[in-house]
Amino acid sequence: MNEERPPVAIIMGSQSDWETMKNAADTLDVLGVGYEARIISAHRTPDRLVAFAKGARDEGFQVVIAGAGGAAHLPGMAAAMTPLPVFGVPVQSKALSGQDSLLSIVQMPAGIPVGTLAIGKAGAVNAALLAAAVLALHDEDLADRLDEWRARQSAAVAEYPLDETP
Ligand code: RP5
Repeated sequence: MNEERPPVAIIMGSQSDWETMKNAADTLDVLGVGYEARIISAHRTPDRLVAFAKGARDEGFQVVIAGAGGAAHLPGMAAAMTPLPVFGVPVQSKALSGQDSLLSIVQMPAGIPVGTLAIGKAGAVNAALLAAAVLALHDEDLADRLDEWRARQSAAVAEYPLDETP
């Protein structure tokens, strides 16, 4: 185990996924959770995927967030080759608005789980929050930061609606 390695790996199938997956990175930044972001395409760079997924635990990663769009096999293939928890983020595709991504990721046959989030930004943010929650099980400071994050979110919700500004 490499103690220097950040706990979270954010992997994505393409540079074009970064716009979505950056929301996971930004959320981890706010929570003070370290991560490494990499482009790993299951079909364009299969060798890179195998090397990453088979070595992820030994490299020191603890959680994997995997985002992909279209025929989104990256999260499932990564999960097949690592015992680490894998959270899948369906990236919104052009052709089918991410429904293809969602169904590709969520319909894992029993035996190899991928924790599947919502399509797009919401899924990326929630994947980061779930990753932080997993890490917080053994990190009281992080658990406190997660509590504070939720408290800030609650405080930001007005109790009464305002009329829309023209
Ligand atoms: C998938 O194909 C990627 O995850 C991406 O969401 C989608 C489109 O990729 P690009 O054609 O933009 O590289 O592999």
